[in-house]
Amino acid sequence: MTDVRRAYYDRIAAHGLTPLWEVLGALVPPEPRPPAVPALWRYAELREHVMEAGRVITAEEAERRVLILENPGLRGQSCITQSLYAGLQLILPGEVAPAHRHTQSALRLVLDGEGAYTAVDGERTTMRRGDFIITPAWTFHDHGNLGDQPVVWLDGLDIPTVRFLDAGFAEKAATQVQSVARPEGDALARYGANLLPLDYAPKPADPTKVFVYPHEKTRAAMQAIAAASAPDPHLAHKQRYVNPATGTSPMPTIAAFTQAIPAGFETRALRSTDGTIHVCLEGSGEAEIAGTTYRFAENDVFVVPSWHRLQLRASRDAMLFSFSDRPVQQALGLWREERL
Ligand code: GTQ
Repeated sequence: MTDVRRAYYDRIAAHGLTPLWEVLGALVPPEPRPPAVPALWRYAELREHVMEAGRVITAEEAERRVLILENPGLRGQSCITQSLYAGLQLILPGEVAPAHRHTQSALRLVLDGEGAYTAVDGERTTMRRGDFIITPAWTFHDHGNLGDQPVVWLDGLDIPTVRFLDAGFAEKAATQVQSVARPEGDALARYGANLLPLDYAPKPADPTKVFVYPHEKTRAAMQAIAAASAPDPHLAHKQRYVNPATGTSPMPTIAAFTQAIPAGFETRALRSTDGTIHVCLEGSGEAEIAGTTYRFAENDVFVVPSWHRLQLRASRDAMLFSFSDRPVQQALGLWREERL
């Protein structure tokens, strides 16, 4: 840079100005260049560290006893992609994670142990492995463990998105444990059985009233689909979770998917602008992300950043759960996908 320019930049800096031409290429890139990098977390390696958190702090003191899965390209920012947060939450027998609510939306994917519940606005749901559970924005929620095993689940939240928009609010409930207002299964019966109350008219940004998608049901559907059809070359068998009342994503900021890949099958390369977090629920295989191969097994988590090519191979029949910010990008007309 010439001395003349440097001196000029210094002078205008004092007036809160900076030249666009020095940063234009980075501000308006020809294609996405996410700071997030591909990464995989092996549950078998993490488990002991998650359990150790149970000896370091109580769930009550921590409020949420979670180890954040921090993207190596975004250290210190508590996120797995620029828009999404993921963490592993542990709750020990007899513990309670006290009731609170916030404008961030959350999903849980149950990974390890049984006997825990999550309560959303007065209704509990028992957490079973593979269950996809949501806590919509501004709903009171607490977690408890009535069983005799430690329970671990993956949390996925839109924390970075809400932080970006500076729209975060949170408050604690008056009591640590919400009183039970409705029996377990009530929301599924009212909103998740191909039936709706007559006066129910959800607005576009309303989250689903169905807050648990039991793994058993998802698994049976995916097995029926896999038995009835050849896998798609790019997706194998992939379905999206929906709000059954609207057909839109369960929460306005987060899309979630289930994917079955038959043993021996390899998907063709695909890339999309929604950086996606994957969890292996069953089986094993490999994810080739922008040329690097990551081997995954049950409960492993891997992240595919925006516009990175992904190919999946299953060595044993695999079932993957995944989530991304796709609904946000689609609402803004930004989402792109390329099937190679
Ligand atoms: O369970 O409410 O991983 O508020 C991060 C923030 C979980 C929760 C997290 C939260 C929660």
